[in-house]
Amino acid sequence: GASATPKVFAPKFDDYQAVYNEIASRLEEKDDYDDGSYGPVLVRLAWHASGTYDKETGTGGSNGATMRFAPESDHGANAGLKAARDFLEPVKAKFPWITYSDLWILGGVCAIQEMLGPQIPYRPGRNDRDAAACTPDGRLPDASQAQDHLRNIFYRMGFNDQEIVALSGAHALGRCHTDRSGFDGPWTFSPTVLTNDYYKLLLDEKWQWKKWNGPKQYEDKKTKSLMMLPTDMALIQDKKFNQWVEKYAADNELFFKDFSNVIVKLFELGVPFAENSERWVFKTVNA
Ligand code: DDH
Repeated sequence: GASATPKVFAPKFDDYQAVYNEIASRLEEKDDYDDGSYGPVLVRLAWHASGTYDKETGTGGSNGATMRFAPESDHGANAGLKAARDFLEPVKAKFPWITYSDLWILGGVCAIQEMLGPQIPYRPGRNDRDAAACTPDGRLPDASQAQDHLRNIFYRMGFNDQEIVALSGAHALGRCHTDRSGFDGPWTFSPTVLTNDYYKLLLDEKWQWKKWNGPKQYEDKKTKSLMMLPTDMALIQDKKFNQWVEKYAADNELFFKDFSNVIVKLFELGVPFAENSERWVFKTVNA
């Protein structure tokens, strides 16, 4: 006999905006974490989910959300990201139709926009994969190294020098934790608001090695309350990188435009989107 066509739920813009709104309201509500926001660690989760991409083999990237599983969850670079994954778990429970892979990236998009960053166009289409798709350790950058390492890591994903510098501006957000990376402190005085301050501070402050028992990092001479990683300092030590640091320090609008473009590229690496899939811009809570 003829049976009715089963109704398959095909989520649209409004459905994803509802997920966005849920993440945004949790961000507002849970303001007793770190510097007052889960925003930075959500951005870092989205970046570490994406930054495993290898353009030669097409492996890694945000399609899969394989950081749910060991061994990837235990990779040193991912220490502390359980906080971000746990933060999003009730959102997944409320909207079970969204894949973890799409949710983690939407978390990053929402966090950037709610922390007063630029609009980040988004499209869904990522599928969750199992532990067999976990990437090998060592694909994410090692903060103790310098420009050659940065180029090796980011060229592997398909980025150029300008894009490396634009992406690094994310360090305006958040902080290092001694119980995660071993490093300590924030890069800027406003770690829950996205600005071009990271570049300004790199150029304007005097940076010196911090005297302590932890891993080698820099501190600002004036207040000793800010930090830079060796990889951050490589951006002003390398002439080609430094040209872009100067441009972004001088022009927040240019930084926002380039940051948005490059983070969209990062978040979409290796994702098999449907043909003609369109990107959406979600409304911020205060819009
Ligand atoms: Fe980063 N990052 N990151 N980072 N990152 C750390 C924190 C945050 C490196 C190392 C570290 C990007 C690039 C690099 C964010 C976003 C992005 C920490 C501290 C280390 C170490 C972790 C901890 O102790 O909790 C290195 C090395 C690089 C590089 O070589 C370029 C990029 C490209 C992004 C991005 O989002 C596009 C954010 C946000 C944080 C703050 C997390 C938090 O919990 O706060």
